[in-house]
Amino acid sequence: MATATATYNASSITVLEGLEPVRKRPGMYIGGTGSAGLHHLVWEIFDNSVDEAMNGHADCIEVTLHKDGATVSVSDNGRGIPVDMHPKHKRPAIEIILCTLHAGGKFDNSQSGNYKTSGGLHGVGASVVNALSKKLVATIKRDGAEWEMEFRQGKPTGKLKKLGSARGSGTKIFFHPDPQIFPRTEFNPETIRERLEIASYIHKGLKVIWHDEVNGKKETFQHEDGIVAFLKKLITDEQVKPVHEQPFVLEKQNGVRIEMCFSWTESTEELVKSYVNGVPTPSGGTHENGLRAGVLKAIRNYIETHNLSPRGVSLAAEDIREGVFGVLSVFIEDPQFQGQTKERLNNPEVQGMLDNAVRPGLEQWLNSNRTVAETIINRIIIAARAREASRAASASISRKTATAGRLNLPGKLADCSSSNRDESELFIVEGDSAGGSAKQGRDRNKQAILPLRGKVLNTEGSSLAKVVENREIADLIIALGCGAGPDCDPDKLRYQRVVLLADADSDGHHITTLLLTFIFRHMRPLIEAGRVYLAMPPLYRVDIGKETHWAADDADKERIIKQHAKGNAKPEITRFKGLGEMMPKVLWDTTLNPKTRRLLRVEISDALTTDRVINELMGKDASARFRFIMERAEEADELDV
Ligand code: 28G
Repeated sequence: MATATATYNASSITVLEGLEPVRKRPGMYIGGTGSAGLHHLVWEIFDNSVDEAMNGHADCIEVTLHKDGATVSVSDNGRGIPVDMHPKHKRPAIEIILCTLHAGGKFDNSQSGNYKTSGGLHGVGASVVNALSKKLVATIKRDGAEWEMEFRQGKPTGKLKKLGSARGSGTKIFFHPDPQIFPRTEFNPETIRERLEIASYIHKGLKVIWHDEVNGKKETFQHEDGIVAFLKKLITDEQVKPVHEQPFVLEKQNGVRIEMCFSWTESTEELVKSYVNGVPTPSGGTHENGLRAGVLKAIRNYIETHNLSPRGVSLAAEDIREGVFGVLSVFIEDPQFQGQTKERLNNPEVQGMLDNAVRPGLEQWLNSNRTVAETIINRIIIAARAREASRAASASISRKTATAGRLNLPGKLADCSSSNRDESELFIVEGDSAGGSAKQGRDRNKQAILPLRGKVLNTEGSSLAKVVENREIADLIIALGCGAGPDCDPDKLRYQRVVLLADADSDGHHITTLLLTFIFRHMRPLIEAGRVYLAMPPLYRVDIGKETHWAADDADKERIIKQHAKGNAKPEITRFKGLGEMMPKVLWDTTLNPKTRRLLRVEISDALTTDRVINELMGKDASARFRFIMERAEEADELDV
């Protein structure tokens, strides 16, 4: 950790401004009064402790979320906020820091050489938290004594008190957000925990103790290897395999602090977690762009100087980036954030700084690790060949679908008679007998049925070129008409929506998973456009007296029995073996009829896009996989169309 010394006396604080503006327009200072704004209070206080640690004066921070879930204490073992009397203002420094705008919490870079890169949205300091708190208590140990001062809505409720003599030094801030400002004052323990854990990676060696009294949990985060340990965890959590043992690591400290580490993995995804002053930037920005540009140049240059260019294929940026897992952390003085949620870094000068740092660093590393370099270049060339093969397959699919017309549609497709895309839907059904029931039960005008036979090819990890060799998949692509791979275009989909309809058993779940995997990998725009749905066929028929009910699952069945089985009418339960044995009329009533059915729209949550989840989905237990997709789907958007 960096060390710096500074001379300080209370007279160095000169600008005084009250806190009324903060209470009048809290959004100006913390971004809003919703959950994000509320948590901003914690980050603001925590960041002050981190700054004290980064200046070399503290090495341990403890954060407690108290039992009520709405009170937080943060403490550090730093120097303690100064308590000496300001000669002119006749007030203790702590009071000036916590009760005036722009004077508190911020360290003056130009004068003291101290380190302060305000982490938060506006980096406005402890006084803002004080202004927006129903109650705030500062406890300070320094100069051999313990001091305490209490505030309410940003105003002192008494004098600075000396509690007694004490050893050591440090600051503790206890605060309770003001319910007059925040509609909800309960914090989310998981949100706080995550931020603290990340801070412990980004500031290597820093000890962060997290005490969650709501759930009775206590955890300590400390990582001597910093972001390298973070990358290791990321790679383990996502269950991807690196193609080389040691990650590329770069630390730079000239003007700005830059830290990064990354590895090429076997994953087809790219995952770079970036941070600015410890604040996550999930939408990237100039720092990430600079990193990418630098990596591209370094790799291209290495390939050129070592004559490693592959024959017959050109390397695209996406080939070079494929499978890269990394962590990027930069510290800059005046971060400018952009976008709706301020999650993208916008400082233009940062791009070149990153580019200029990575390029020579990575080239040197490649040159001194020639075997590793070769492995990485091979991995990149394979990505390029796979991409070109998929592009060729995709183009050939487009040609075929373009010339398909109605005549060349797959023979087993029972198309709808309406040619109006906006009102039609395609059901993909497993098996011929289920397909038969569906064909009879459907609304012929608007509903098309495509039965697929047997288990669809497991497409995970297969290139599009390979996948289209499978008859069922080829039929599916032609029936949908929207192309696959890079040329997939939802506007060309021949139907308003695609509905996957499978038995409510493990075989059915399996086929749904396989189909979703295919669509996810090769027709992702369809999911993104919200055009893919899951049907919910019933699993049970429950007859009670003269009434008939349909239950989607066991829980549903129990609920129905509880609700309707009154008196001595005994419920009679039939479990469906499959869609095939369901009468067409029943299939219509329960699953196909837009007025009575339930559809789940498939959405891509963050979790679904990661390899870990796909790996889990493709694991052994089909029904577990399916439950996962269903949970995701339900979580997303339940739609009664
Ligand atoms: C526990 C929760 C949050 C902090 C310090 C330590 C000093 C300080 C904080 O000084 C005044 C004005 C500009 C430098 C600095 C102590 C120098 C000497 C400090 C915290 C001084 C603020 N002795 N620890 N503020 N500045 N921890 N944790 O807030 O010139 S805030």
